[in-house]
Amino acid sequence: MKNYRFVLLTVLLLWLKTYLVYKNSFDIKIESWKQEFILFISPLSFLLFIFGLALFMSEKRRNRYIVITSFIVSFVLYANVMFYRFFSDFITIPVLFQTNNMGDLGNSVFELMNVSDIFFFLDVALLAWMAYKKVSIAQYVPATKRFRRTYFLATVAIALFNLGLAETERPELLTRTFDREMLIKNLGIYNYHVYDIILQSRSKAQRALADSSELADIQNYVNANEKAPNKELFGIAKGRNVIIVSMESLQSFVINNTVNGQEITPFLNDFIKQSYYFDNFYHQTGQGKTSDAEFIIENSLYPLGRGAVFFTHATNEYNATPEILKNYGYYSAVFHANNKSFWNRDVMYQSMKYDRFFSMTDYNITEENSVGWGLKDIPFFEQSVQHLKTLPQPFYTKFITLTNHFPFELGEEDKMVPEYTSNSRTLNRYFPTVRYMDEALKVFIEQLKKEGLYENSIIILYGDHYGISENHNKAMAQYLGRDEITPFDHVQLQRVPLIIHIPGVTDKHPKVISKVSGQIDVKPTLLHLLGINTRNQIHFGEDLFSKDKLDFVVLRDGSFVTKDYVYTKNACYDKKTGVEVDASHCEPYMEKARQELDYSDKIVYGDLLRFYNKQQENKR
Ligand code: GP9
Ligand code: MN
Repeated sequence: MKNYRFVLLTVLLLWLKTYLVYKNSFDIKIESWKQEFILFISPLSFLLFIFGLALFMSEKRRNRYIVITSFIVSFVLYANVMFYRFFSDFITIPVLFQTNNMGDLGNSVFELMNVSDIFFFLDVALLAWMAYKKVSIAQYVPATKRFRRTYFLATVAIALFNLGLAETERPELLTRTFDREMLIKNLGIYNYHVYDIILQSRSKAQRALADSSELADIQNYVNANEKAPNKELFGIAKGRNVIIVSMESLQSFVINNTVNGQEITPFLNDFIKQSYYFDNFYHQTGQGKTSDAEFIIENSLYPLGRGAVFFTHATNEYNATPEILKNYGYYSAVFHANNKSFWNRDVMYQSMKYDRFFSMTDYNITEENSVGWGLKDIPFFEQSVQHLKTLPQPFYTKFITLTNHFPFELGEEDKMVPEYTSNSRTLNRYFPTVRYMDEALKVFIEQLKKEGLYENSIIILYGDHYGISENHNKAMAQYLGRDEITPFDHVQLQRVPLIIHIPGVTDKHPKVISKVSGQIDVKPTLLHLLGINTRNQIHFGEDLFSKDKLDFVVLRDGSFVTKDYVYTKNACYDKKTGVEVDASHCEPYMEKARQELDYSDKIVYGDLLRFYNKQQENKR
């Protein structure tokens, strides 16, 4: 045994390190000793396997292989830690290949690093030093056949034992994959990545195998759920210009709220009083963040459980709002002062049939008018309106703001409210950047009025996704005056503002609407307001104004919200009290939630809309 000590030492070091990282860098919920035990052994089978390969190597290559591989494995672990600090989530292969994004992350990455991160590579350094100095433990002894056999038998046994335990803990773990934490908790982070690679190749095969009969099933489901439009509002904005604004990282909890006694969103609070405001509206984004929100809003499909659909399925056939409106004489454009390839937008916007994408190169961006991720929102809107003026009308347009983005940087001169005081720098800095974006929206509306583009428009503002992740729960609880943020509270914090403003209509009869709803509902709602029937279209949302609109929303992680209950992390909560209740209360909706995500995924993975007959729809 002692002859193979270097391999075993490597496995031991990486194993213990991985477990320490699990406990310190990720927030993995453990409910029993058994779960803790599974978590503990989970990295082992992969590490034994990957370093076991060294036993087949010659003297020259073995130690080099061990050092390099341990570096790669450590790097994968560290990359996950960095990713987790920002997204509270683990990396998936599609996200990893978004090199454009990773490059642009620049600032944020530094913000996420700590000096103590050196710890992640200490063992690699130690192994490299041992190999270099040829200390006795690192000296080469060829492995016997017998040892190799025993070694790999043990590896397989451990892997099966792990899988078996995981199966008792979580049946169907491998087939229901939208919860990454569960996978990592049970299989270990490395096996998870292997599994993710398999999934990726499978989804490639899925398109090849899909056929049109799958779409027929989905069409039946969608037709059965179609709700009649609200008669009074159908067509109320017919022929108007459409102006949509994606409000970066804006959550509902800041609306009508204060920080140190000062209003955080004075403009929006006022604007809401002249609009339809939805205060139970949820974002449904996954790893694709802003781009997922865009995808949902304009396709009324769900984004994917892993990766950003803007990346993974950008060349699919879609039937997005810009394409539909083209048949009604609309010109479409999108405005975003970032690199055009970020989130693969340049490719995806073509599939969504946008006529024009005003990106970074269309703006005058200088040191002075930038902060954080780029052009500040006020100059962004000012310059955008100059472009907007030149478009043919009616137009359908979308504006994507940027200043209120993690890490929420802002110059002193732009801070209109003070930072908050808590242990979270992120939450503290969130308020001034939200306030800044609010000011930018005010400027935007003023400019629209000045240019005569306001009266004949319908304006829709939505929050794209959360800005404050679970990592800041403690500070968040402090801000909200609670003892803690429970899983129930966490779901409720996924509410983002939705404001529909129709000059001449909503200013006369503003309304706060508390129906449970989500981003998926925006497309059919807008089309109905424009007087376009959505019957026979494939969409999972419902018209927010329809009398029969269900109080129901499914989040991308499988959580869902109904009129009276919230279902998340396998538990059902009473909305009034926030207290966990018997699962039977949530039961009636479980199937629907699962079904919708499943159907939507089928459409995206199988590229099923290529079988959809648009001709028939457009003739109506
Ligand atoms: C990038 C911007 C922000 O162009 O939309 O993206 P996010 O990180 O929020 O998805
Ligand atoms: Mn965003």
